[in-house]
Amino acid sequence: MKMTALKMYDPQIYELINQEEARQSGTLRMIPSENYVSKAVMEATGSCLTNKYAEGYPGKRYYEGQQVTDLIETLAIERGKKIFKADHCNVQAYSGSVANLAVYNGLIEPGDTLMGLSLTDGGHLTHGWKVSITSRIYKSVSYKVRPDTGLLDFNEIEDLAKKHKPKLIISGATAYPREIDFTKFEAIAKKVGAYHVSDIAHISGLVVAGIHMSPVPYSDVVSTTTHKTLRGPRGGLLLSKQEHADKIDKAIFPGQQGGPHMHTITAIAVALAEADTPEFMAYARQIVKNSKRLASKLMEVGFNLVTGGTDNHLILMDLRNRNIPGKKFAKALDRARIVTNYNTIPGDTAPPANPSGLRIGTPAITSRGMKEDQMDIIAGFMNRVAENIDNESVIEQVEKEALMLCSMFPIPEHFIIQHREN
Ligand code: DSN
Repeated sequence: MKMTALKMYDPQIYELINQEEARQSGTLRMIPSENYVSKAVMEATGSCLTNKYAEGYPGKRYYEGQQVTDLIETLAIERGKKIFKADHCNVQAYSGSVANLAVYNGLIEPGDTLMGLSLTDGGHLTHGWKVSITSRIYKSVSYKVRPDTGLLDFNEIEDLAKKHKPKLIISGATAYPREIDFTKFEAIAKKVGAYHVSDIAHISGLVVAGIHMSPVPYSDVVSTTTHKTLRGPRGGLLLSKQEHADKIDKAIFPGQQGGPHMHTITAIAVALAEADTPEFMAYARQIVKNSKRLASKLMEVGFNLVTGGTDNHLILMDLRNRNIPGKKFAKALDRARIVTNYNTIPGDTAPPANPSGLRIGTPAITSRGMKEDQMDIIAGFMNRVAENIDNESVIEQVEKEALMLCSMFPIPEHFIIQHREN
């Protein structure tokens, strides 16, 4: 990136940014929640909108000078409503965590019970996990996936819901490699009189592209981050039925936040327009093709995968048959320029700080243009690292080959061929 002022005024930070850019370019980034944004999104993020306070909502602000911010936020809202086919969209949440908390604040009362997927089985901290503030404000009940199949067990979820009578059931995950049937969550929530909230942070890009079932018709509120498969800046988005619009908006502002980050909202608007294109649909389809191909190659070379494969952008590897702790494997892969994260697997007896699994995903490498052939190569890299986990010379050789592969797929600046009206 051209950053002449930064180079002049803070050469140390300038240098560190350049180093990070080189790292992102020279590694196979396979953390499933990461991606590369377009230059257009990056430019909007770094624009003068960072200078503007805009407490309130378009047309109802508490500061003057909103001639432009109102237009931008309205565009972001309309674009969000359009691509997710939602009644209402709020684009102000600073992140997914804040968005989730606002949904709870908007819909239920402190002390009420909420039910979400256990963190160790692929849920998120904010789904009521014990170290999260969400479990201190609300009574939290966690459901799990079946330890034998790794799949959601709707009979168990229904039994738990009937027993604990939660006011809110949250569906969605951060480490679940299969399609989630939101209709089943809706049916259970209806039976016990709970709100159904879906957190689609990981899969929102796939939902927009119609590759994953959309929860929008089956949920009271849908929450997502904007920077994972959706490929926007780091932020949060809330989609809801019209009847909840006012509660959700008030929970975000003034309930939890002050001034919205207008530079982020501007970049979200850009990303949502990018997501409304045939190129984005093709990218989303390729994410899943890549993920499925990578999963099948990994199994072919002897890795066990939780649920035996994937339907989405994510693969959860169970490393117990290879006798390699997750952290050791993640660190060895990092030395080989393959960036992943160690993760618990269902029923894991190892501690979360050194669990038995590894979580990988294909969004970022797909954004670079990699396809099925490259997935075969990457599966081979991962197997060689696993087979030679204590042999640094083999890891160094893989590192060289991974760098070569990266050099053939430079970070793209643009994903969309032409600007479209929307
Ligand atoms: N849980 C993070 C992830 O999936 O990487 C996001 O909060």
